[in-house]
Amino acid sequence: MPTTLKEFEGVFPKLVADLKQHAEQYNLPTQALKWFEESLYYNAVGGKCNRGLSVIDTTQLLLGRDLTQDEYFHAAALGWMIELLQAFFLVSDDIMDSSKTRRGQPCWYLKPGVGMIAINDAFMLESSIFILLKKYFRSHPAYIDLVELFQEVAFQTELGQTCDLLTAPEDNVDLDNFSLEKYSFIVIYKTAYYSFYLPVALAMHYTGKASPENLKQAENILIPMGEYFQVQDDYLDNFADPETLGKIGTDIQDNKCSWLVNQALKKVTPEQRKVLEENYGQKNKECETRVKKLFDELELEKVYQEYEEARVAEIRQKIAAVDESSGMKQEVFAEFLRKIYKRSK
Ligand code: GPP
Ligand code: MG
Ligand code: MG
Ligand code: MG
Repeated sequence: MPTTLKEFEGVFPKLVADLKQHAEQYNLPTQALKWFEESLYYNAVGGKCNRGLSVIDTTQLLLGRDLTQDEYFHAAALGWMIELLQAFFLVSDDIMDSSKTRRGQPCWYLKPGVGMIAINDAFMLESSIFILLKKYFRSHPAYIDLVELFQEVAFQTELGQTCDLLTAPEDNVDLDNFSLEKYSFIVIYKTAYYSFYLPVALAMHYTGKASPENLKQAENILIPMGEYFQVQDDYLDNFADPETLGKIGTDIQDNKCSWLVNQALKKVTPEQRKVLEENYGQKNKECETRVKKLFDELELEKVYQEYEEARVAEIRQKIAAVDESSGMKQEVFAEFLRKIYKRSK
């Protein structure tokens, strides 16, 4: 049985207590201690926690049995470390993307009294990962692999974010700068590694099943799955109801090399391309509305639905071809795919 969000969230207060205790040894003044705690709850809790939950589900599937209380706690702790990594990314990404809301609330940097302190709060969220990793996994045989995995995946995500930002200059809209090749690089690095490969790879290291072959096989399925997930994110940025999504789309105004604009460029007439050139990437609501109208005219919703079916069929085929004799389980991937297929938020 997959674990529940409620059970997973039940572990977080203990980890917050650990982090506070770690900070208290330096006699951190109470105001700062409270600030840290508030940032931890505001930024790490309140999402779907698919990444964190997947560490637990994968651990259970790889061991082929229910987890002991102690194993559940350890798998959940690893899961929360991904959620902390994600919180570190989101707090920073929302500043870089000038976003307004996240998970149905104001972005952290927009809260009164926070502002650019959010940058330091993001660093603290990242440091928290390594404090918890040391506390609970210092004597695990895969400790250094776990540390290196978090560091490498953070670097990969930052590479993706670099490319995401450099293809979206604020002052220079150049549609020739976009391409599906660049798109693919951006989303694999900024999203797929930390959101899909990391949870499964952590569970593999934790359960002692992280042979190079198993890791490679996991990567071969999870990276395409992560690419599909970011295409969904780009689609929802324009087509979802912000109320349901919990965030207001920014990609058009931010001049992003998004999946939608790349699909639009494949279909536009010269006149429509002109509309795009004049209105894409402008910090202006009317321009945004014109682009949205063009996306409707080009029937990008339909293009997306076709993409989704084709991509999911491909991923399912890859899953069916997984050789289980090495200890890997098809269900690990199938469960992950189920969590995201046709998502609306
Ligand atoms: C998603 O991009 C990617 C990230 C949140 C990774 C950020 C990486 C950093 C190194 C900060 P997005 O901007 O489309 O996400 P969202 O739509 O949730 O804002
Ligand atoms: Mg971004
Ligand atoms: Mg963003
Ligand atoms: Mg997005």
